[in-house]
Amino acid sequence: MKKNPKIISVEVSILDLPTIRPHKLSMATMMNQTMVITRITSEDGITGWGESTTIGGMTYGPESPEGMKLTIDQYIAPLLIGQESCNVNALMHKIEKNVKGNTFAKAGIETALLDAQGKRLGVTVSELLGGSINNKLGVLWTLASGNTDKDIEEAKHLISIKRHDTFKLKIGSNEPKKDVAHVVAIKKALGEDIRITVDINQAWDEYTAKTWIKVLQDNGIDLIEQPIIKTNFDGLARLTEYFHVPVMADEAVATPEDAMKLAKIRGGSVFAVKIMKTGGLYNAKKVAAIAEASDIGLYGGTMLEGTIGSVASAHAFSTFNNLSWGTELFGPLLLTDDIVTNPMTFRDCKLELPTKPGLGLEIDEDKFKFYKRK
Ligand code: MUC
Ligand code: MG
Repeated sequence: MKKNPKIISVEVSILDLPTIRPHKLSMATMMNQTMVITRITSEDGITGWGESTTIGGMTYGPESPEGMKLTIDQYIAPLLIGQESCNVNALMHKIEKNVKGNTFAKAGIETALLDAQGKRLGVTVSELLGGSINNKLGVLWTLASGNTDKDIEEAKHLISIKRHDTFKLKIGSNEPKKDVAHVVAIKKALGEDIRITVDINQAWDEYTAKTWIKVLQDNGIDLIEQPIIKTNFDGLARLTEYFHVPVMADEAVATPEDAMKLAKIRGGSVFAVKIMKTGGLYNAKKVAAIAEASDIGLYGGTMLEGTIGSVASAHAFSTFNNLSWGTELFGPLLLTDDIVTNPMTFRDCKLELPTKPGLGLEIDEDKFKFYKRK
């Protein structure tokens, strides 16, 4: 084996896959998911795969799929071609110095570099990150059909086949009164043993949040995710202090720097970590370290990535000491098809970490071509 093989190509493709049903969030209704997939090949013939995925075009995050492809093609790939592929820290440092922001694009690149390096060394990505603490991660499901009865039916089915025992409800697109009645009806129908969380995706102002979180808390809802605008750090701290029900920061806590600022004022009693927000797996571990050092709970979040991004996230989250709120890495289950030949295993309300080198995935080249945007 050549000691330090150089990177010879960085190929970026945009893929569109349909969702199994409309997925209704406060800012968009998804009928399909668009994934930006990067394939990095080195002169030793080893290929690493990475995914950069957002939700709802540009309604959720600041990067669009088309913009991510352009950023990688135009600005990141030239920094990588001809470089020695094994030192992921040095490569990401170089990218960081030359390309500001664009954490989603960077997450896909770091994933591909780690996948390749894991394959090269014959170890999994979680082993590259120091080793997993949990090989099975709790995984919830998001009920977001937009209809209360349909959501209840969907949840009851998933409970009966032991796929999930925790559900997240996406609210914020209707009047709070209507949204909260929807949540309470689902909580009542599913019973006390089923954990229900709500994600408002920043849709309420602080006063509205104070009024309606009280009702959610009184009705036994387990967790309130990002009720107010992400920039209102102090408001998040006030709500965290005021309520007994845990308040989770999602959009507010993107980078390690955000985590540090929020931890100082206790803006959230739980942090949702996502490799897209942090710009990769190593930074996700930094956010987790800040949370752990501050006695803030951890939750493994998703941007509804397909299997590549979800498995990359799972490898990172598996290394956290205390993933007290589990994960929401169900993205691939929301899609009608997959571009890998060995999809993730979901069993007994948990997902199982792949054990093969790198991410542990085999790409189905035919499906890849089929879903690739022409
Ligand atoms: C979000 O804001 O958490 C996660 C699950 C889901 O349904 O949407 C995402 C985004
Ligand atoms: Mg969220």
